[in-house]
Amino acid sequence: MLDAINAGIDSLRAALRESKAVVALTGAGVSAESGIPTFRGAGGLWRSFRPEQLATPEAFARDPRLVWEWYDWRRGVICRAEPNPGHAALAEIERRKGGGFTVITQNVDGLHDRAGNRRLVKLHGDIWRTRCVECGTVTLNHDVPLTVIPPHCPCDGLLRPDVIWFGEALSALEWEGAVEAARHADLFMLIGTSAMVYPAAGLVELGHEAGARVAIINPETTPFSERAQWRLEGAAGEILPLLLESW
Ligand code: BV8
Ligand code: ZN
Repeated sequence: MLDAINAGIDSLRAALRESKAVVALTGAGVSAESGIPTFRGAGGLWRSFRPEQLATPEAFARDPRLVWEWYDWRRGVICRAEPNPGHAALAEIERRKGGGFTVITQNVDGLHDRAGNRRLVKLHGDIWRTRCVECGTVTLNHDVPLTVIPPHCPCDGLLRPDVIWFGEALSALEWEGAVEAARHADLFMLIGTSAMVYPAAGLVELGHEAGARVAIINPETTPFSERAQWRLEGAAGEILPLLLESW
């Protein structure tokens, strides 16, 4: 088994080095080793709520305080977390491949930014930004805990987390950037995501149809595992640094 994983890592390392346009689509699994619960894993619950029950415009309209208490709790967990070796490896791959490497993330925790990735598409927004529901002003806010729940804008409008909730369209700018990167990829890495949330997961199909080879790094299988040339069944924080060795 170990030989098979090592052989996979050696061949993926070679592909990573020679590919001209690499895309890495990341999900909550990349932040798991930083101590941040994934959405669908064991720790994904908060006060017995599922994320899908709280990360919606309807939940926010019904009870903005409850939704903000959930985000305030998550912001507390995230601010005490550090980027893990998986994040660091993705930042080093960008340093080595420059314009030939783009991270598209579903995560809102900001750990790819803190690790140093700059060619970064944040599909689902950023937990450290707020947006006013009245005037639309977007502001960076790193208060942990939040001083007032729910927070308000100087215009007196209610502030919301500047993230994309279920049932909401992705920002056109981010989505177009992601589609462009996926369509031109010759290697598409799917890292730490159950690939169940659309339209993000659809990027894998776009890349594969455009001819990209697919690599999956995940302890579990995903709906795209059959289409992957590499299926490295392990933790991102362990496998990604191995791709950098003897580069
Ligand atoms: C849209 C931001 C249309 C918020 C998130 C019915 C009703 C309504 C909508 C739908 C519906 N059916 C389908 C939909 C569409 C819906 C959707 O896809 N639903 C899913 C549940 C089926 N999508 C949407 O609603 C999207 N919008 O469709 O709009 C539209 C169009 C035009 C006009 C108006 C509307 C918006 C989706 C975005 C939702 N927001 N997050 C926040 O974070 O607070 S999604 C949320 O899920 C997170 O972003 C998360 O990243 C993402 C995906 O989950 P994963 O990252 O994959 O995490 P998960 O826990 O699932 O998996 C972790 C994986 O890691 C596992 O595989 C595990 O094995 C692995 N792992 C664990 N440890 C490790 C590891 N891997 C590596 N190393 C480890 N150590
Ligand atoms: Zn305002």
